[in-house]
Amino acid sequence: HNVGEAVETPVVLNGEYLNKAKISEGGKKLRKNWTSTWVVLDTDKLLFYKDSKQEALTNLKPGCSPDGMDLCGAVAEWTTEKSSRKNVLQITTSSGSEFLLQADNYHTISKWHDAIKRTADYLSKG
Ligand code: I3P
Repeated sequence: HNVGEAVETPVVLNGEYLNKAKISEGGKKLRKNWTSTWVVLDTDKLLFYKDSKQEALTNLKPGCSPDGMDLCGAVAEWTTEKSSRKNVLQITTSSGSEFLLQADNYHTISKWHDAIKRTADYLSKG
């Protein structure tokens, strides 16, 4: 792509179903429970919904904020150690919570990996 453009600007990704498991919170290990989740990448955070309908309903209700994670200070990296599944992306938040995102289709999860990494790097920079 064009190197003249601000290549590090965050990209937004529309909702897609990914498998998600939260494996620790505030440094404390949790029991792994994979669930299919409708994931949306906003400019500065990752949002989690049950499905696309829930996304639409949440956006209609004032004062109703979706479940999600702030990507400022977060680290996103591939892991082969935290799961027996293939294509597993680990996201560690600044507060020490760890999430795994996975899809059987490499192209799909790779797109999320690149975009999440780009946003986290952009937000964490200076
Ligand atoms: C877990 C379940 C998960 C598995 C996890 C198991 O067992 O089988 O699918 O993670 O492995 O502990 P349970 O349902 O009894 O909680 P993966 O699918 O990601 O391998 P783990 O303990 O090695 O994380």
